[in-house]
Amino acid sequence: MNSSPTMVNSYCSIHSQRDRAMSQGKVTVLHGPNLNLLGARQPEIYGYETLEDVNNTLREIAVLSGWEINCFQSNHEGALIDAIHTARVDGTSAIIINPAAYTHTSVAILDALNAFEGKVIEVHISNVHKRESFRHHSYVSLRADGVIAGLGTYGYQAALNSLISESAT
Ligand code: CA2
Repeated sequence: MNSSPTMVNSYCSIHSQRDRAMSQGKVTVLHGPNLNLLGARQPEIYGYETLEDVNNTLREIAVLSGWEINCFQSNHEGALIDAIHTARVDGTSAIIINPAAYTHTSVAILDALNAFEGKVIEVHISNVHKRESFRHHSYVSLRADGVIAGLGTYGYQAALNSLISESAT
């Protein structure tokens, strides 16, 4: 096959335009500090799945429903805030966020989420309410439209599925 570079480029661009036109929604999934260790430590609390496993499952669900998805993990508060600011202006319709320990400390993440106009679902793998009292308060819950805790990594899927079914009604 002798496709010229021009042909290849225009083929790709037709596809990306079509994909954009078909996109049902766009979700950003944010994982806070230490969640890169998922599957490697404390499986009795956080399970055996790695973060890559979690993200791959979410990508499969999103693709099957025609949703665009971006997954991002950072150990740095400012990087998570920058990702929320990006989501504010790039057509993202919803954020699924597990702020990890920043849940309980970060007014700055709350402020960034307050500037985002789409849906926000807060996810915790463990049931934070069964744990130490400092985990019982969440700044992010003051903004979240939904909060899921204690369902393990399935909580992320539940969050995405709820966004997808809500947008279809
Ligand atoms: O239950 C959750 O998802 C948490 O957001 C997890 C945070 C914790 O500070 C919150 O209170 C509840 C901790 C994330 C640390 O993740 C690790 C995963 C595997 C091994 C070590 C840490």
